[in-house]
Amino acid sequence: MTSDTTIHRHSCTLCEGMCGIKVEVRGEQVIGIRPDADNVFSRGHICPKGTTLGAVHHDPDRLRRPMIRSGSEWREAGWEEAFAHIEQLVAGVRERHGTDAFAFYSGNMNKSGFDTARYLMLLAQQARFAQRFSSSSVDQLPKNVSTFLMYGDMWKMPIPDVDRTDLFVIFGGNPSASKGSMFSHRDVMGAIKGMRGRGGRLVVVDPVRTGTAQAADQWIGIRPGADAAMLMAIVQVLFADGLVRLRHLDGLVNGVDEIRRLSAGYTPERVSAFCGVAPEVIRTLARDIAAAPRAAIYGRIGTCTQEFGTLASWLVDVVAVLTGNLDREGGTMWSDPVAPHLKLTPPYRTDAPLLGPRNRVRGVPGILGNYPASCLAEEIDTPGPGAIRGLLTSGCNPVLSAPGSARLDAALSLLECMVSIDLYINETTRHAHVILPPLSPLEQPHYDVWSWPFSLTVGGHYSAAIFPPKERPAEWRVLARLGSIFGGQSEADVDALDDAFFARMCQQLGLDPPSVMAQLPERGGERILDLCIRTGPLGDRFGENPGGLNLQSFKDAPDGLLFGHAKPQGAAAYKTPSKRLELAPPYMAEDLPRLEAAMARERPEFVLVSRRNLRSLNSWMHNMYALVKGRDRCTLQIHTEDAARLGIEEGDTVEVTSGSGTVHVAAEPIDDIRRGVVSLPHGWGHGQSGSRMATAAGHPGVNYNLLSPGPLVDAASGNAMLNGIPVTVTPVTTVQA
Ligand SMILES: Nc1nc2c(c(=O)[nH]1)N[C@H]1C(S)=C(S)[C@@H](COP(=O)(O)OP(=O)(O)OC[C@H]3O[C@@H](n4cnc5c(=O)[nH]c(N)nc54)[C@H](O)[C@@H]3O)O[C@H]1N2
Ligand SMILES: Nc1nc2c(c(=O)[nH]1)N[C@H]1C(S)=C(S)[C@@H](COP(=O)(O)OP(=O)(O)OC[C@H]3O[C@@H](n4cnc5c(=O)[nH]c(N)nc54)[C@H](O)[C@@H]3O)O[C@H]1N2
Ligand code: SF4
Ligand SMILES: [Mo]
Repeated sequence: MTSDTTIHRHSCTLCEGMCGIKVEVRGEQVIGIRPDADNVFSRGHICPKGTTLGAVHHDPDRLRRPMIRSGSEWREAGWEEAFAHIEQLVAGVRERHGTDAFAFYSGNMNKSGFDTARYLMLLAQQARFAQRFSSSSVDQLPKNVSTFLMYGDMWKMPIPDVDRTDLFVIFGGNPSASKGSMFSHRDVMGAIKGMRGRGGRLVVVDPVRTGTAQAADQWIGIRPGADAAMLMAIVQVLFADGLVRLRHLDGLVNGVDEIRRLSAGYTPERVSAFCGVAPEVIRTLARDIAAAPRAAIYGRIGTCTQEFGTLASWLVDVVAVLTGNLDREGGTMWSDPVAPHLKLTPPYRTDAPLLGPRNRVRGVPGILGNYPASCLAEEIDTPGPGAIRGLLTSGCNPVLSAPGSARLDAALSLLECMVSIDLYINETTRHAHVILPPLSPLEQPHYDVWSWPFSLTVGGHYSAAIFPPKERPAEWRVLARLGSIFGGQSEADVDALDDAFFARMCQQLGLDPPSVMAQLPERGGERILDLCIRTGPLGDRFGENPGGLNLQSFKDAPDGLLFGHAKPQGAAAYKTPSKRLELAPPYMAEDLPRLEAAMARERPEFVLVSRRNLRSLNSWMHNMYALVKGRDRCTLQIHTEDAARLGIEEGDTVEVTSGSGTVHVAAEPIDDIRRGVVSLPHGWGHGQSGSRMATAAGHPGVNYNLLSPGPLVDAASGNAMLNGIPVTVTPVTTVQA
């Protein structure tokens, strides 16, 4: 290392792994990124994506200045010019169509921006969008609904205590690729190995024998969409065999008898054909869970983005409760984060309606504040009062990530005002009139307010920006100003807005705003983070708790700080109106007839499921050559016997057709998949005209969500059904010349 090289400790912003990294910088150039063995949380763990943050920062395609489009031409603009242009576009839409014509779509990558994670709420409050969409409805919304109904808090998702469990049961999650989700752990696969080394067992329920299933003691190759039925049968066995043990939850739970009644008809024999799982396998799993000293039952994306996402998400927790494994060490439990950011959402109302007003075209209710992503296209392309004419997107690429994407792609081109906050001109943002670039991950500080609350290791890690942002307003100022413009107040004083926003947070926390602001005069995201830490469970409470934590504590500890393991929460956990755990919410029982109808339905020859790969992150990292080089990863996995029957060989092009579209893709016959199921990764389909991601265009793949029909949703949450889509698969015969 030469003397002009500096090493900066940072943390990877990409997934919930929260890996500490050491970034080597010479001048303005990142010359290397290595795992940080000193980081107290990750202790040297890393994956291939984390080493590419320098490539993201230096990517010539990454936007550094605002972009304005006229026709198919883009030009760089100054920030003031860009804001003025947005104001003009927004005013035009308001004049022609009124305030109901505006919508917002917020995506997965908002969580990684330091200010973005904190200020999108201010933006939304200012803008008062008539319709809000987010990637929640292609992800965890079913779990939000079930946790809201059971515990009275939509973010109170139980986290598996993999480090102390004896039996880990995963439904529809593949941490070997994803690194864990709603479950932040330094190294899930390492922890699984450790658990098995202690004599513990892993069971994976997944139509695909994934990397995680290959590391398991048992793989149960369920039919997609059948988890709710299988879980109901597990519940039935627990009651029938007298295995229900609430343990410490006794006296805290409502609805046990109701669950007994609801589950009575779901014997393993009755659900077996629908689930594609033998009755003995279901019965044994139920008995194993009941017999394990400690069992952690966890369901993730495969149980959410499917036809019965909310039922399955609910029943995963029902099984944990009935076996006394919720809120228990070694079971599933909750974290008690150092900086509880969610306190800063509007005060949680247990009487808040689950269902909001119905939307215009399909008449579906907004659920927990979100309209289904699959409704966006029709809300734009169906004319009439209330049609969306102005859209703000941030941190999302729904043309690749949301269902019915052909229609959405076409609909976006009808907008009169589309503004995107994004690093790239991609499949979605190519339709924008103005793109405002966020900072690169290395140009901003980082403290992961989203992931720490899903970690049972209580701690925190702050890292400073490595490169100063050049010639640009602070990120929070950009967001506050944008919110004001969409809200129709062009001359907003953003300092005053920030102070008012911050004062509201102080009031929610029972603090006197002027005295807090006298101690924390500096505006912006760090002030909010400091407030969260100081008022959190270990905070200094502005001097009331001497020796307690504040932001400076983390600035003084660049390797991060850990405070042990989360503790059970007892009766205080439940924020429902009854102050008890609601095991059988009527809303869930009312959804069971839909499951019954599906059980009686004829089954298609093939259904399609999604998969993730370690070297990819949803739709946007395919511009990093280091991640896309080598073999094509966007292939259709199909069982070898199904492939042989259809005359399909490795690498052959096959045509996959669903109710909403067709793609041509290379086949990859494998043994590790259930017959009748085919698997394709999502987030591909690059190289469309007008996007500007050169490396991704050279490795385009196909867009999975051309095949996801917009109307297919889990009705209880409005979440997209991205898995279990009926498809046909046929070889494409090439005509010999
Ligand atoms: N490398 C990488 N990491 C990521 C991401 C990424 O794109 N790449 N994305 C991040 C995001 S946004 C999220 S939400 C998380 C998701 O994290 P995970 O939930 O772990 O996601 P997947 O790896 O897609 O695993 C989902 C599994 O569900 C299975 N499945 C499909 N349908 C069904 C079904 O009906 N029942 C059951 N039981 N299983 C089913 C699939 O075969 C697949 O193996 O990953 C995060 N981490
Ligand atoms: N078929 C199928 N579809 C799926 C899934 C699936 O399993 N199968 N998974 C679903 C899930 S779980 C999710 S979360 C969604 C994800 O889908 P989206 O929420 O649409 O997220 P990404 O595809 O990751 O796109 C992120 C966008 O943010 C931009 N970006 C990157 N960093 C930043 C930043 O710091 N700030 C801002 N403003 N922008 C940034 C990127 O350039 C990119 O345009 O996809 C969903 N779609
Ligand atoms: S993307 Fe990889 S390096 Fe980054 S936090 Fe996740 S696991 Fe760690
Ligand atoms: Mo996600």
